[in-house]
Amino acid sequence: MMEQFIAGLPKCELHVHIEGTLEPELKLTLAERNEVPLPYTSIEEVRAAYDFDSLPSFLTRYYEGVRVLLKEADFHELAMGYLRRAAAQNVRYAEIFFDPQAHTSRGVPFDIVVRGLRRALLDAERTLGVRAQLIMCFLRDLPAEYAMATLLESLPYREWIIGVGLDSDERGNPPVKFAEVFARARQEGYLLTAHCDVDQENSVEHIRQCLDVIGVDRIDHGVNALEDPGLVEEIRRRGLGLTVCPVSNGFVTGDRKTDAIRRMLDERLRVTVNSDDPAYFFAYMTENLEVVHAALDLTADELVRLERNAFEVAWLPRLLKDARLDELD
Ligand code: ES4
Ligand code: ZN
Repeated sequence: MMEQFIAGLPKCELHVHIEGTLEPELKLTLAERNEVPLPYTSIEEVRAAYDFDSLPSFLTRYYEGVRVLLKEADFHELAMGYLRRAAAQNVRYAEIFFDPQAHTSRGVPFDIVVRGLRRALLDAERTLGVRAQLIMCFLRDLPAEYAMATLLESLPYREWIIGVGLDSDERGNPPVKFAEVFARARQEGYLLTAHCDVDQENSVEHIRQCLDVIGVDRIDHGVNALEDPGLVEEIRRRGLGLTVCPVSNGFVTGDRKTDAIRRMLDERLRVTVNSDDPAYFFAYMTENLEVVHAALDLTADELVRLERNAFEVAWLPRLLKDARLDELD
């Protein structure tokens, strides 16, 4: 009954890494096509290696996987695969992260990455009726200078990228490390977000930096904000969205943090539910919503609230948001 309701709900995904949508099958196909050696020969072997118990153990597999992506067609195929699965779950709109440095650091040109992804977005809008936009993430465990160079390299593609984010290993890499990069990104008209991963050391301090130094327009994860009433109040006052990813949280911390979603709903924060790296965590939007529903016994109104929150904080013009919010009435 509620399963049907969740499946049919019009959805908005705001936290998905396109490289994290690389399904084992496509990983093997591209490895063969591009002659990239992988330590696996079967889908079962690929899957068996997805036994993460921390963010670093996940990131090792994630960066191993991206090595099969070399050509524009590979990035197109990757994004089309995600958008097909998203559309099948009634995702009506998605904001998709990509990690250009995971590719330029291997000698794959920025232009190849962004053109392949862009073409998939245009094709998906036409053939699947799902709209999507791109958010470029900087890898926070690499130097700020490399992030700045990436930002400058993106400027010819400014109209194809809605905003910038910050991901990869947060440990020892606080938001302030990228203060200049984000300031320049804002000047160039990009919207700003940053990962504030669950249960990172100094998480409250990092979220505070995002608000006071970076001036983010959204917070990715941000679950630990609940530890500080001042942060909760400021996030509510600014109307900032929080993109929480319960199944991902379960893999990297051992706790899906669904109680935090309950508290955020009760606190009237704009909490949203998202998939993060669905091919690695075996859960797209519907499965993430089912996990939250199973833990919290959400009402239909609360499920709708989660999707309304997502469309409200989406980086879309008002008219396009309203068109999608209408579907939830
Ligand atoms: C990520 Cl789960 C997670 N955390 C940080 N950075 C990431 N990039 C892709 N998935
Ligand atoms: Zn993420």
